[in-house]
Amino acid sequence: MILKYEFPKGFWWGSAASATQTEGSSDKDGKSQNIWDYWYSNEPNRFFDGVGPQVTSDFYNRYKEDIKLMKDIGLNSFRFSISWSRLIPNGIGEVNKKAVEFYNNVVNELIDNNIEPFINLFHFDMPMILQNIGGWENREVVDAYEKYAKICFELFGDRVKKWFTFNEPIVPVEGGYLYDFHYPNVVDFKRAVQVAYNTVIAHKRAVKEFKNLNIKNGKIGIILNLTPSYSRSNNPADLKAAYIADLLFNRSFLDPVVKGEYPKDLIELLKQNNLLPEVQKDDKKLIENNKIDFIGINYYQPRRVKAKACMPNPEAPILPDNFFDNYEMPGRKMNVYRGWEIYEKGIYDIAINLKENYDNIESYISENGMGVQNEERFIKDGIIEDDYRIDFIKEHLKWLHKAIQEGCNVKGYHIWTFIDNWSWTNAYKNRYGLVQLDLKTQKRTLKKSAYWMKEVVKNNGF
Ligand code: BGP
Repeated sequence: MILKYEFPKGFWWGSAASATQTEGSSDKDGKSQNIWDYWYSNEPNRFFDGVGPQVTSDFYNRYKEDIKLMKDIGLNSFRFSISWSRLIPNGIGEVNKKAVEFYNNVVNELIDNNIEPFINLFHFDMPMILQNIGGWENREVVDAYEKYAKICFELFGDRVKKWFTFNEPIVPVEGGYLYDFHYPNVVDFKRAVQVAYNTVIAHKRAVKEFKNLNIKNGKIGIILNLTPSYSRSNNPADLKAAYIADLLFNRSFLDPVVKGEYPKDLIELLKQNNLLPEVQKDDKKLIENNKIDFIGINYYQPRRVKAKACMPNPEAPILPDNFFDNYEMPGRKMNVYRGWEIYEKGIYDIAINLKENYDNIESYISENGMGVQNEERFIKDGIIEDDYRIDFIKEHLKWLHKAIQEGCNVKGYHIWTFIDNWSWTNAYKNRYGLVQLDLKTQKRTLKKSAYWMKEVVKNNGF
């Protein structure tokens, strides 16, 4: 078979998932509440169709079945997250034996099936007990996270070699402290900056612990949603707007984790607007050192930006949007279910940026995928014919292939996601899986995209 797009040998083909979105058993076997369990119990009406995180796709009980399906498809790697509130129900202190047993079982089952486990430590799921003392705004929580991270490395580092401190750390900042789509639903730019900054400190402390442990062949990184900021035009005002959006949403994490320093212009912007966070005296050194070994890139959609059309409302609280307007490009291609633009070349632009400006750090696509509503209407002969998803993946892979041809250090591609999962406040509105989940019966059925993916993995290309 002649392949038009062949990927490098040993390419990581896999999928990604997170604890809250797949495990279920959210109040079983000693797990305490995290912010999602709490928020749902308090305000179920904020969740699509009122569906919460109690059951989801029941990975806690069905991990063997799911791992077997992964193997059938031929996937060679899987990224999942550990639930902090399951492993250490008080946030700090005693480790829950049942949780250790569960995660050991998952790790071992993956390895027995020749699927490499990648572990992520934090995927939007702050234990409620720690949120009650201020979450990431409180340095005690940073201390607790460092201990939690160390415990995870010690428990599983003998078998797990690829580690991530956070998934998309900017999202809890945006959702929880700017735009009201995560608990604690605060709208306060200054507090948001503090949360972002303390998350970077937590990340750095975990990296430091990891390096101290000298785990054989171990690598540590972070997963960032590096949404490229495209300017409407080359007009200097538009360019400046896009530059600021990039500073706030991408470089606020990318620069400190890869380069060990914050962009000077970001510090200046925050200073001018009285938004600088509180820092401690050893932070600078901590940030300078403890750089990551590799990075995961989540990519779904671009950000398009233009200069502000009118002055911000002086009565309203200051927000990042005081510095730019979002731009809806006419004729853009859309995923109308999620309301996200589809722009495949973005994946290439991110890889080139890492190559040119970030020392070509080792990377992989840690999430990319398409959520679609009411997929049952595409069922033919018992399976969902999700050709739109196949096209989505294919077009992104073509651009990724081009980036690799041009020397970008990209090692793999993980689809979001393996099986339809619980999408935060969208619950089960949009389905992302290669595998269809019947929520009522928990029955799993491969979609057409899973069969397509199987061929791609088998041939290492298409
Ligand atoms: C990313 C998250 C995932 C996942 C995905 C799809 O931001 O890391 O957890 O949910 O986006 O987004 P959504 O579920 O909101 O449609």
